[in-house]
Amino acid sequence: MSEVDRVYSAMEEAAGLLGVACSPEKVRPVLAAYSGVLADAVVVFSMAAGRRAVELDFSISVPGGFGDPYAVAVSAGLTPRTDHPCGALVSEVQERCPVGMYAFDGEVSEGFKKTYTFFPVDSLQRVPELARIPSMPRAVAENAELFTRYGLNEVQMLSVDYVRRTVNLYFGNLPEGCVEPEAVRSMARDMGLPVPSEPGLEFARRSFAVYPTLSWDSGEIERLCLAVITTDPGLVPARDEAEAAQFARFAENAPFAYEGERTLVYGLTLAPGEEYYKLGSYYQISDYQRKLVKAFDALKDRV
Ligand code: GPP
Ligand code: MG
Repeated sequence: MSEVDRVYSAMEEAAGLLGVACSPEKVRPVLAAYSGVLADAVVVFSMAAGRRAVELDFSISVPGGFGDPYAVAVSAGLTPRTDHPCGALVSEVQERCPVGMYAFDGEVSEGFKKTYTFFPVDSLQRVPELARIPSMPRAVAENAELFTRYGLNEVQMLSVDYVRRTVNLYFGNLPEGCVEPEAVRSMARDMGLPVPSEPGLEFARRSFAVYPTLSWDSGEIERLCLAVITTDPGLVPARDEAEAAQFARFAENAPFAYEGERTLVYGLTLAPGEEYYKLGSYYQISDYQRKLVKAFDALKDRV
């Protein structure tokens, strides 16, 4: 079986858990364009709860030496070339900052949609430097002071969504107290987003990463996600039976190709007028995720 076939069939299996169909015409060309990296990649299948459980995303890492995955996507015809600044951003970032690895992302029914640019663990980037990159949304500079106020200082990676035209800044190495309920309440208020419910605040205390979504259209923060890494398939505070069942089915059955327990990342998302959860299940992992899970699952006993 080819690597493309292997990953595609795992994706079909994961999508089947949600009753979602994969489009081979949209997805296979994406996998084929990056086929050389699939064997050793980190691969994540992600869903969102409730009415959003009609789509499955796949995220696949690409070594830094492979180069800008957006350029690959454009030359393979996976996404149209564009004059919008979203099309120039990754190339400008990699001219100015060291890059550890990249990743690309797609939807099983629609194909390619996003790239991720990861900074090396010893060269995480800070907001003021990123804000100076010409094609970066101005919203990054406009919110720089707000991010600093809440301890969101070190950017581990940045994603560009070419369909929605948005950028996520993934903040890690969160300082002590940064995701405690009082801080999260105040952060959400200052960002103009809904304050999470009590179960949401309790969930957020175990976050290892916090990531806002910004666009080129306004200075507003579109949404904020707080992410928790774990091997515990029952961790999410689902809001009703149906949602709990949806998460459990995915968390307990998503395919994974490594020893030990399945690695999961849950996310609490705050968006105008709503709070919802999403879940990514790692199909392939690296030592980096193994270490993170070990460190953050240990927190269970403290918080
Ligand atoms: C989650 O972003 C991030 C990932 C799944 C990246 C991990 C990828 C690797 C290859 C390690 P998201 O999907 O929650 O963001 P959004 O919904 O804003 O696009
Ligand atoms: Mg996603």
